[in-house]
Amino acid sequence: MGLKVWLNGDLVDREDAKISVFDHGVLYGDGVFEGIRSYGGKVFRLQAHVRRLYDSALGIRLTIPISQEEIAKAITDTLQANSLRDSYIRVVVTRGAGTLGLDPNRCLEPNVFIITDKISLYPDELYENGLDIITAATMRNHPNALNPRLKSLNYLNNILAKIEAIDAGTLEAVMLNHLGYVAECTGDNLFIVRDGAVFTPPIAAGILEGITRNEIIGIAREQGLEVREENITRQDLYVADECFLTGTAAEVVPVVRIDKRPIGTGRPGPVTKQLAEAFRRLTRG
Ligand code: PXG
Repeated sequence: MGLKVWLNGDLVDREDAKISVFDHGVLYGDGVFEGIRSYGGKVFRLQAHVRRLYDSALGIRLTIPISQEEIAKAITDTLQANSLRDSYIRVVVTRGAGTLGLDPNRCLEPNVFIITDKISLYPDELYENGLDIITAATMRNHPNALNPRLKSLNYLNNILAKIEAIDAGTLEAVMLNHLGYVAECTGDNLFIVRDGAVFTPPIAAGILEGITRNEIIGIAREQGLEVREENITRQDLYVADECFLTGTAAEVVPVVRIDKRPIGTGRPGPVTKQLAEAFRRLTRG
């Protein structure tokens, strides 16, 4: 049996999961999405992801045609229909099919779809040895433009930084904000550790309020670590003892080099390992 995709209320075969080329999601990136994981058949922080999806929609003045409860049920139904236990879930809401031209009022009905798939994990080697990253020249969107808190279908800002990372022979790039402070990576939030305390940029730095980020802040505080949401400069990165990234896909991944400079000892640090281990226990039970 092939993969089933949830599309506007129906579970359809992947070949039949189609939307119009006139959809403003395609024409303008006009829409919002979520990337979610399930562990052992249970969706991780489903409510938080659904809430963020609705907040993103509110931010672009898009009314999702079904309730938060209905979409949460649709997500679990789709997982069950595909007998997936450890999976990656993509929920997308587009403005819908309209006319050529920006006016979203000319779109009749949003398209809502849910894709569930096997999760393709990063190689174990990355978690053991850590990641090399760069700082990108492309800066993060200004919060008064398309606010990075909004998980919109327009990811070009991040894609441009991702291309810089790939060109530099690395997998990720840190993006700075309009003030020159560290914002986040292209699909992950960033943390540093210095003298045992944990630092991460505040939401006001122009970042996505990552669900993994919030989990890690909570875990670190439970473990008695000091956590500060403060502006971080590039210099702060270079003199950090440890650095790591958090995200639904990456979970907690150590960073050992930034702009070719070794961070701390150049090996994943003890606080990073401790937090990654705690996150693993939380998700794997
Ligand atoms: N910043 C950005 C810009 C993101 O896109 C995060 C931080 C981490 O947030 P969470 O809530 O996941 O801890 C993200 C998340 C994908 C994919 O398919 C992208 C994300 C999550 C899952 C899948 O590229 N981005």
